[in-house]
Amino acid sequence: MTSLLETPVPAAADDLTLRRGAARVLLRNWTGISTVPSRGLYPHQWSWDSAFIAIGLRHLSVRRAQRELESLLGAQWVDGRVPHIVFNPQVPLDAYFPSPDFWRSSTAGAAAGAPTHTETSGIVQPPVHAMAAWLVHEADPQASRRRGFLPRLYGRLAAWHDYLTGPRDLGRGGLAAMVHPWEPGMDNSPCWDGPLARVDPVAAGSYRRADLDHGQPAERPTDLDYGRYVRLATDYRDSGYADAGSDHAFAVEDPCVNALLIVSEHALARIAAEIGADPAPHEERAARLTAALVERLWSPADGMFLNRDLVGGDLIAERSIAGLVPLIVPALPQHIVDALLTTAAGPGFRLGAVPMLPSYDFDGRDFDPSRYWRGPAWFNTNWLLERGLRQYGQLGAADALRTAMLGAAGTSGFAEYVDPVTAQARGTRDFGWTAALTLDLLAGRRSADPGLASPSNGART
Ligand code: 9WN
Repeated sequence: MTSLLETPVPAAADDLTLRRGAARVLLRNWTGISTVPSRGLYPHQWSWDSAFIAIGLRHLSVRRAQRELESLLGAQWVDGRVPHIVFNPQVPLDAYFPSPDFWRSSTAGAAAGAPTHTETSGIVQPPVHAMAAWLVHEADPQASRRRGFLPRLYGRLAAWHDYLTGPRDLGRGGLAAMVHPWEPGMDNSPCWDGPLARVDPVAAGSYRRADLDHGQPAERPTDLDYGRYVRLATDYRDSGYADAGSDHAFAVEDPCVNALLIVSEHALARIAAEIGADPAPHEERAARLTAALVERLWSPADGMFLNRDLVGGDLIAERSIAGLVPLIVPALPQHIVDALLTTAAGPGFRLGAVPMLPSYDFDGRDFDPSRYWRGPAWFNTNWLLERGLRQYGQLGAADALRTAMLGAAGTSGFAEYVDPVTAQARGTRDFGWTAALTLDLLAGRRSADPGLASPSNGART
């Protein structure tokens, strides 16, 4: 798995230059209470971005990393949901679409307990936050205890997981469901093409996309997809952001989202133990979620996890990086770990043969190396894979991936995503989590990492 790359990775900057460059991006993107993913394209606070950013920021300033998570969780709704965007009121409305006047959280979300002091979106993103909180705590446990960081966050993180495992268990099979393609964070994945085909797009002229002011049309979703995103968001808003009892035109169980929920649930167990609460319910829930993940989303024929379409009822026959991310889940059955490693190194994802793993199967019908989540490689998913490889003892492959990611981060100008084969920059530059995760990789985890699982890490036989 550590074979020579098919394409040479551009020469990497030295570690010090890389660290300085990454720190510069994070300082520039800092607003005073949180970090924007990008000054131009994404000028507000995003949920899973903030969690990944906090993981890197802890190496620069533990205080800021704490603040990043606290400001996001400060916008949590009473029903437990953590919104995918927290809007900065100083940013003009036309800088990003959909803007606060579209979501109208404080009025349309009133029944679900949206905050009145700030405007947010009404959908969610993957639950990376408890994992991030634990990693931020670990960076400086004394400072964390002095500030009461974990005791202040614990209730909010637990309520967030209760929301995902309660009202969002739409399939009643023990997993969290996502009701909009923006929720799993891989918005334009070919996995959603089938489910989205059932959705009537809103009229093209009824809104104005702001993303094309900053991004290349060939690297962004099409207008047809945008029309469908807007239809789904409008309908959800008009239902008062209701989950149960609502007719969701789009509802999927995503393996990456649920794997992150499991790892975060293990982190909650650690947080509970640290603050003197009972970790057992969290470990029990993590075990139940792991069993449900395997039961509902594992595809033996594909050697990876797939998404489940809750409207149609079937697994979605598209292979995306989301189906390999569960390698971060501890104590998976050994045959599943073996199959995931084989699939990762196979023709679809080419671990070890290309610098970074693509977001979607190289052999997939809709593979495109440049377009948003339809092929390019992202740093957050590769960072998760690197962690998973390390957890299951694949140290050579993890080290090689880490080196290639660091090379690509530096030469691409901390790009939002890169071509998975050439590592050339795509999307926006000076991107928050690319810089943050670069710092985390530089801080180094070169030996077996105990991860966030119980001490008995590794596969079950
Ligand atoms: C919609 C901020 C976000 C990421 C998502 C990524 C992209 C937004 C957009 O940017 O989505 O949420 O406008 O395309 O797909 O993963 O969190 O970086």
